[in-house]
Amino acid sequence: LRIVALAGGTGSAKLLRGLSNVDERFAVIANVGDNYWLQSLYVCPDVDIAMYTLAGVADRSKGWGVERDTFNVLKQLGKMGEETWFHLGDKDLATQMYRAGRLKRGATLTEITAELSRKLGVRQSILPCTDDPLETYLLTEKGWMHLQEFWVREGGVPRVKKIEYRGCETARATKQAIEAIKGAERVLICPANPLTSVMPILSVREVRDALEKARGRRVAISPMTGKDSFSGPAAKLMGSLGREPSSLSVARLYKGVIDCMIVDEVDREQRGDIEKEGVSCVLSRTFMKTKSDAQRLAELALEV
Ligand code: FO1
Repeated sequence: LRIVALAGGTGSAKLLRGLSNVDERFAVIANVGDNYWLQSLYVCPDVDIAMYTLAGVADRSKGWGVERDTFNVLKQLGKMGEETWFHLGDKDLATQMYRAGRLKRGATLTEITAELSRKLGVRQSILPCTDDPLETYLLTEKGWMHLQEFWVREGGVPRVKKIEYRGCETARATKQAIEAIKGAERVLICPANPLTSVMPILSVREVRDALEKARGRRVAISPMTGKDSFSGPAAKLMGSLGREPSSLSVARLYKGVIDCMIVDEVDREQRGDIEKEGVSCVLSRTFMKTKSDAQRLAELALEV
């Protein structure tokens, strides 16, 4: 099967690891809405977690960054009175310095990601959904802030009133992302925060259009179990933005770009309503604790 997987952060990385045990060759279309300028560096968390995961060097306990990293540069910055709420590790910093240098010399994010992936020994293509600026901002009770400021600096605490994918009106999809979708026999939407990981990708008109017309079967894995998500602020954000946090709400958000959704068994009573949305629904255990959980879920996503 030619496979393309739309991916966000931690939950997606678990599925990607499982998928790489089932089939080595696939393309990842990564969210860029989390990308954040910090100390002249352009940190791309969702691109990087896919890359570190597929290179086998991700810090799996944190769900971001490089395993066994140290934080000497960050500590030194702290001594110099700089803000240190965003914990960039020393090894991770090397990635960010490489990326910033190449961006400055005119390379695209797609080119840089391919270079970094090759250097790290990643066999899959990791494709940012766009090379243009696209960042997720939230209007909170404390004003507008970038997603990283909300989630990391503010601990996800402020009440959220609105979400914006800044740049989405003008962002063009990359040729590579569109070709991957067109050529795919199976499109997966990894379990990820629908509002901050998947919708920014779908906010790029050309990506959405390509997914709507895709010939491959399109399967999403719901990140929800009951009224909660298995990682990150998905449930909280959906709730504050007036959507009941549930797999049904996720199906409604993805309607038009998916044929099928894998939903946790605990949500079996939502199956009928999900199918009424025109999305076929398969029940399974979706919690990925072990490597074999992730592999089994990836296999299921390729079969259904
Ligand atoms: N998440 C945190 O909760 N705290 C951090 O200090 C932090 C640092 C960090 C550094 C590099 C990176 O690529 C990701 C990092 N993340 C951190 C994760 C990130 O904020 C989000 O979880 C992802 O953007 C969600 O997809």
